[in-house]
This record gives sequence, structure tokens and C-alpha cells, in this order.
Amino acid sequence: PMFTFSGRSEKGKLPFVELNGEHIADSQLIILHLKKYFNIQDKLTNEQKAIERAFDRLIDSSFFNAANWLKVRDNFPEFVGSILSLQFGKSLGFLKYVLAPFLMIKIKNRYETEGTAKHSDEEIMTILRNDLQAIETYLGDKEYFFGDQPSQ
Ligand SMILES: N[C@@H](CCC(=O)N[C@@H](CS)C(=O)NCC(=O)O)C(=O)O
Repeated sequence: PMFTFSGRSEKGKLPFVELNGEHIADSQLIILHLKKYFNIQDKLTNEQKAIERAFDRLIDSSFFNAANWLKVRDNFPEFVGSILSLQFGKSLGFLKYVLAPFLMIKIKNRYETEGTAKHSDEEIMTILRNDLQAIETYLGDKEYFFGDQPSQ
């Protein structure tokens, strides 16, 4: 497994589950696996499934990257400190001052490669607003995307 100080998946991230000894990481793969395992049938039309897929990726990619980069960048020592305290107890929380600068280099590199960390804050806010606007418009007055029941 990759280096991890916080009990992440074999891929280094959360969420992950273990089902009958099988390790499954990444939310979309977990949902797919659980649907298959528990034989959960979709009641959506093919067109609805296509829309669902597009919004799912919009939220987990465009929206997530923009929101997560700003959240992590602006609160990094606190973020590292809370993980350290949770994993190793409050007395080691001070290590955030040592670890945060090194971890920040890694996270920044990742978001620069992906692209978000190269945008200005104004550009990132525009991306977030556009994503939320699309979700709001499609949701309209409905409680869930395809009516009054969740589809996943
Ligand atoms: N697309 C992935 C996103 C996974 C992800 O980025 N998880 C975050 C927490 S929400 C994480 O583990 N971040 C720690 C890191 O990036 O090192 C999924 O849906 O599972």
C-alpha cells in the first residue's frame, strides 16, 4: 500500500469499503459493486441514466476538484492537525506544523497537474458557480434529480 498516515484505501484516498474481504476504493466503484452484490435494479430510463452519469462526474470531478482545492489550500494545517489528532491522539496534533508544509507540496503538485491550482480564485469561483447553477437548474422544484425518490 501507498504511504498513508490516516487509514486511507490502498489507492490512498477515501472512501473505501471491504466486503467479504474484498477491498473496494472510490465512491463510484463502491456504488457499482454494492448495486451488483445486492442486485439493486435501476428504475431509470437510458436517457435518465445518461443524465445521472453526467451529473455524477460533474460533481465528483469539476466541482470536487475546485471545492476541495480551495478548502484544503486555505485550511491545510488545521486539516492535517485534525487527522493527526484523530489517528494518534490530541497530543500529537502539534506535528501539523512539521508535516503540513511537506504535504502541501504534494497536494499542490497534484492540483497543478490536474489544473485547478493554476486557476485564479475568481476562475475557480466561476467554475463552482457554473456547476452549481447546472445542478440547480436541472433539479428545479424536484426533491431529487428524477422525482421524489433518490436514484442511487
Ligand atoms: N473520486 C473519488 C474521490 C476520492 C477523494 O479524493 N477523497 C478525498 C476525501 S473526500 C481524499 O481521500 N483525499 C485525501 C487525499 O487526496 O490525499 C471518490 O469518489 O471516491
